[in-house]
Amino acid sequence: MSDVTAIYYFRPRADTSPEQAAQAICEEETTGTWTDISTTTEYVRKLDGTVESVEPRGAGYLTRITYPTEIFEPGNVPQYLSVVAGNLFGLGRLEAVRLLDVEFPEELVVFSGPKFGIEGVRRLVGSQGRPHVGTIIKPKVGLNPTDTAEVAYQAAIGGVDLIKDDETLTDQRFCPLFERLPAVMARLDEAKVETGRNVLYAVNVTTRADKILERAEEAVELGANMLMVDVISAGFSAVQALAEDPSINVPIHVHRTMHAAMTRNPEHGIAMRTFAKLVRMLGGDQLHTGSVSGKMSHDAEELLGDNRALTDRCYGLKSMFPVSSGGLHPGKVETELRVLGTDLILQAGGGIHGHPDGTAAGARAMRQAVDAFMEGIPTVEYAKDHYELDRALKKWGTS
Ligand code: CAP
Ligand code: MG
Repeated sequence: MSDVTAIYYFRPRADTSPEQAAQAICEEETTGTWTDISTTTEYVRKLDGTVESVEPRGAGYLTRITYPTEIFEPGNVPQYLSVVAGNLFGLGRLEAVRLLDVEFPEELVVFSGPKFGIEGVRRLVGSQGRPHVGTIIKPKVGLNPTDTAEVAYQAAIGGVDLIKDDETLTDQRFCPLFERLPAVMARLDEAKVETGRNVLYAVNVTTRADKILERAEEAVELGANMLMVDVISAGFSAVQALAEDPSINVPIHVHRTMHAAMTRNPEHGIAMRTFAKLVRMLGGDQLHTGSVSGKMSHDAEELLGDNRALTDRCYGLKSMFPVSSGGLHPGKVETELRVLGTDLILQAGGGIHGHPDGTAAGARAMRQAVDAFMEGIPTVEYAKDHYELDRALKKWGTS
């Protein structure tokens, strides 16, 4: 069986050599502890990890460590994480350490992956090769179900392909989930009669582990055509549970709120790459990976690699839709698509609901910016005879 390979960046403490530091990571995550022990066996020796390489990288070092597949429980992602991203972050002999990437052998990719993936979501929306436009209901919280449904309707007739709850909206008293969902779906049916287009609504079913399946199944029974889950706060297993439930036959939109607590520091933590690979294995259909021009901090090179991790060949798993979001507006569409390509969901909350003429106009402006890119026309040119886009550029510019 081939091993699991993990790649770490690290900076050792002054009194520790890079080789000793890498060995400390390797031992901590396999069979070792801080001292030799009398209880080990011949078999345990076989489960030792191996430091394959240590090389300088910037102010620190890069190490490739292989872990025997035998120490992993196939199908148990929380356990996978406890090995490749476990105690090592607290080791005193390291000033800083960051998990950059992990490669799992086929023996451990015992998951069905996305049920829909890019092609399946495109079939539902009826799009061919163009980026999807999504919006987030704004304000994040505080709207009641009727007002939420009105905002959704406006965005749908304006041309979005996807509407989602915000990451903090679940089943609060001011907007009970099981009132909000049918209200939104009824207005989307209305919009479908008018436009002929099928718009997806990602209802946020994030909740406690022992209730999330029940909540998701009830949402599907009530007509949900997409579900959303906050993977970091709810746990990776929540995505697995939703994806593996045969009665949940709708795509899963995965939000990563809280990720930046682990992914943002270039010296310490866990790069998004690992999370992207796990969410794809576990069955998410679309995942926030970041934008190159929005409000959230980002590293374009890392982001491109993360998006490739969602679409590159991987043991027959379907590809996932990367979501570019956070501070986007029509004036940023061209940059996002030029850098990230068109197998992408462009999502805007403020960039649609903040349009001077309202939500429907904001949605139209986003679609016009996408059309401009697909026709190879610079956004500012296209705006000259597209009113909503022109209004958006006048408010927000192109940067
Ligand atoms: C964007 C958003 C998303 C972020 C998440 C927000 O709203 O709804 O949660 O995109 O970040 O609450 O900020 P705006 P990321 O369009 O109004 O900015 O996609 O990086 O995970
Ligand atoms: Mg949000």
